[in-house]
Amino acid sequence: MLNKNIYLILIISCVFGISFWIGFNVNLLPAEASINAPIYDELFKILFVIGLIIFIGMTLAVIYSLFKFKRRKDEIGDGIALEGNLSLEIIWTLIPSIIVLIIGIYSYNIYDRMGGMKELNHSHEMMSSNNEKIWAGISQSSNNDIANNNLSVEVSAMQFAFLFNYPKGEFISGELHVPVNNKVSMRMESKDVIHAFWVPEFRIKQDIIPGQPTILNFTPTKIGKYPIICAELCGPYHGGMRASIIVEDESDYKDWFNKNKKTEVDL
Ligand SMILES: [Cu+2]
Repeated sequence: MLNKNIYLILIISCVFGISFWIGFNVNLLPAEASINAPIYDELFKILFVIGLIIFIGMTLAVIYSLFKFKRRKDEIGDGIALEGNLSLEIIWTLIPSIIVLIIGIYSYNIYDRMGGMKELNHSHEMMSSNNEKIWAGISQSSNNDIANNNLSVEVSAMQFAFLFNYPKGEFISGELHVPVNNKVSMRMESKDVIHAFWVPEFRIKQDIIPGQPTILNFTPTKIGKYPIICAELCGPYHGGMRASIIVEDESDYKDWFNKNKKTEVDL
């Protein structure tokens, strides 16, 4: 009996060990290119580990049961009739409840750290319009955060394209250019149906709703070109509704901005 328990503890430890190792060493996600990405990935890794523990544990239990409880040669009758097992039922209700509760609280914490729980601020120069109702996305800025040097972009989504208006330069671009390590504030509006702005490398996604502007802020941390994907089924060519975000260093961004701007303004 003692031996059996030791084996069981050993196997459970192995399952946990393997799951944690895979969860923290096998990366299934794209590059981390914004300050939100590492925070989001923390949660993903924990969920991945929990999933692996259940998957590996169940697979082992099924394989073990196949051999241990298979029909013996001389067995012809039915199995023993089992009816109810209170302690088992308590355990398999309690453990998942605790796991779900922990995931819920942890998710809330992650969303809060990404800025999702901050109060919506209406006094932003770009986002202030008297009776307009605006919904905030994640990383909602406070008043102080949105200084004048903050990069503001107005995003228009329509079937089936994104357009990026740079109010300070008075031009519209089909590509979103942003300087690395700078906070970008976007005010997003849809011309027709619901779209969604999604950059997998930034781990951000925000709906764009007709008649209901949404705000999304992010800080890119890695130079490169990343896809912007519409993540809301918005019509027959939804799958082709893509754009690019180009994260470049400050001077490259300024060159690009100055090449495109219509009016003489200082950055
Ligand atoms: Cu769309």
